[in-house]
Amino acid sequence: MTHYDVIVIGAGFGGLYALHHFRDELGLSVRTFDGASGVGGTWWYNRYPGARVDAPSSPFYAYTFSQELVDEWLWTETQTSQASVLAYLQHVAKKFDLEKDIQFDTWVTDASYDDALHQWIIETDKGESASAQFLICATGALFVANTPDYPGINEFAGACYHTGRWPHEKVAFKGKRVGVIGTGSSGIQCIPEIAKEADHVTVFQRTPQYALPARNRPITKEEIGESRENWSDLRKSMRHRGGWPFKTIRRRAAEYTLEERHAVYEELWEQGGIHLAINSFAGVMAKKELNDEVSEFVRSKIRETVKDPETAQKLMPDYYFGTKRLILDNGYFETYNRDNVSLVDLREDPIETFTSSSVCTKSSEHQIDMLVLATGFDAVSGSMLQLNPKGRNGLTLQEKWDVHFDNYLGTAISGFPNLFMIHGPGAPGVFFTMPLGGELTTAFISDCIQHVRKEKLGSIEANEEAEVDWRNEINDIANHTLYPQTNSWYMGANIPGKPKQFLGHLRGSQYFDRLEEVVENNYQGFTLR
Ligand code: N01
Repeated sequence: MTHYDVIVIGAGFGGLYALHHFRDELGLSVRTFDGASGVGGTWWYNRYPGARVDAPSSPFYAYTFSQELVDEWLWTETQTSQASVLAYLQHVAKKFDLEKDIQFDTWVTDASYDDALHQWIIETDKGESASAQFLICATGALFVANTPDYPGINEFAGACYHTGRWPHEKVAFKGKRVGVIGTGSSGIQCIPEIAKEADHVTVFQRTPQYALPARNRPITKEEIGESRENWSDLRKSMRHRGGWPFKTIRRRAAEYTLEERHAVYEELWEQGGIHLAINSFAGVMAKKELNDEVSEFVRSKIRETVKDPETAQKLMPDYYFGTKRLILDNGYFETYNRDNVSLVDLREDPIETFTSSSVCTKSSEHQIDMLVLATGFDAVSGSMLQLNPKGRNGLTLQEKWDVHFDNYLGTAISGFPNLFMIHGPGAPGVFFTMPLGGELTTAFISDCIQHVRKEKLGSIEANEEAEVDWRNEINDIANHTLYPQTNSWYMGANIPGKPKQFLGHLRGSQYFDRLEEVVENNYQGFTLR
């Protein structure tokens, strides 16, 4: 059995940086395992038509640590496509010679902690074992596909694809009647693209969504030049402004008349992206009345766009604006003006069963040749529970996380010494720019590892009390907002039976301050052995 200093699971944004940092900057021996056949993680799997970063992206949805990398990579659009992000990650892997230490097409089937040796031992589906003092789980916040278990769904005989497991070959929609279940980011991104080609698209919608215009456009040479020149300052701004370098405008709603507020909404709508959410008025995500006003504004835009009033009515979101992941769309609502697109509201006409060639709802039978499941993921905790590591005394993570996804700082788990998660439950994850979030989390893990090695210790482990305080802290932050009032994947509410718990830290910059404080305070909340 080969022994390494560090084993990393996952070769997406988080795992690739971890490999580079621990190997090239700390000089440790590192082995990375990934079940895919290449680098990319999320961007390897989510290849559905229209897949793009669902946040203001270029050039900031990228690694920040290397000026050289910033200077040599040319982003072409403001909202980066999946193919561009994947090409970028392939470039990074080549530039830093990462692939030689990654074992692809290999699933880690078991990870167990040996308390006496202070080591993790992993086994793979290739029948190999390896050990390491530290185990880094970069297993992906949106990895485990959620597949609905409607009665009879397996009877459907046509092709069926989940957006999060899209095939590498081009899927041809021409001449096909396509059914799409799900209208989250993935559904809203792929529906307009499929509709351009297919004979007919039937969208099966459970919850209507708020989506804001992405206003994707080519990125200019001047914008790229400016960002390269000021990269070091931009990087600092990103760290201190919630992941993005932009200064948010915090207007006070009470100082504006209703008419003036509407003018602000209009202006931000025209700007597109998430401006309406972050730059309108302070408290949009916490004050019901203000949120209602913005919600109604977006509904009015949907009404203006969708010509058929009955379809428009079905598309009206009725939860608090922004409390499910905000979606950036490229012509989603306009798609319903096409003759080849129809919408089924599952709340009034639920799916009852499937036949080999149709979806049967309560009132009708919808003939389809192909089914697209844009039904999301068992988010944040799902990939860790699938790995199900065994900690001290054989405690499994599934046992530990039966009721709460308890951990400390979104990265360490009591009972699981020397194991660290990147983007675990309670970390900022999607509420921060994920590539930078991964870098900053790795910096914290790096401090922990260096401390253990310098002091010739065996292990570092989160304390149970620290975990309980941490859970309360995450909940307190979330409870000051409207997020917990909506059934979303942020709350674990999209997976039947999943414990309800807010899964992210809403104040990313404060979170990373906190990680630094924990190090300064001699690893407060951890036990060192
Ligand atoms: O998944 P989702 P997603 N019957 O969970 C519906 C990120 N992302 O893949 O809302 C019928 O958001 C479900 O309905 P409801 C991004 O963070 C990133 O779209 O639960 N419908 C919903 O409409 C995003 O938030 C990018 O009532 C069912 C949809 O399926 C996250 O990934 C691009 C159902 C699922 O929406 C997940 O997005 C895309 C059922 N049984 C996504 N089960 C990039 O930046 C679920 N639904 C790359």
